[in-house]
Amino acid sequence: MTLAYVGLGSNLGDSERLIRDAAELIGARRLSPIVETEPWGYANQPNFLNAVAELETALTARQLLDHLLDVERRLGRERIGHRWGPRTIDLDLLLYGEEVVDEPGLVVPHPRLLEREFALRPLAELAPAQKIPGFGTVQEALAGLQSDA
Ligand code: GSY
Repeated sequence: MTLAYVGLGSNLGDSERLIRDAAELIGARRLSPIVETEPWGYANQPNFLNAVAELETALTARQLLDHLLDVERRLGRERIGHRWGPRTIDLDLLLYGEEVVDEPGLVVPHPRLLEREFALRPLAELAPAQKIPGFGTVQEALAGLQSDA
């Protein structure tokens, strides 16, 4: 079994409901507090709700990614316009144990994790001492981001 962390984000529709339903469908054993965050990447859109789920899984990283994509579809994932624009639900595989995966369509740790306070902050609520392979701990990553600001 592997401990995995998944980022959940939504800024369209009933975002809190979508995040809670997604957490249940992916089999989360813990969900961080849901926080409101300013949009990253493309400013001209509503604020997001974000959270991070912890799950223990027997799936491989690839199987887990496929499962996350399936849950997004089941919840009626919609995206509007811009690549970084509004969306009903987004599930990002942030960490898969301490494994490093770099394959077409699947990069773990998530390639933008270290830049994204909206993912690191809720992740730090659940697992501050968790290692981010090739970097350090989650807490160190969050502290680094804040000192850059
Ligand atoms: O990949 C996540 C989708 N997303 C988000 C998000 O979840 N939260 C915030 N604050 N900004 C975002 N920009 C994108 S794209």
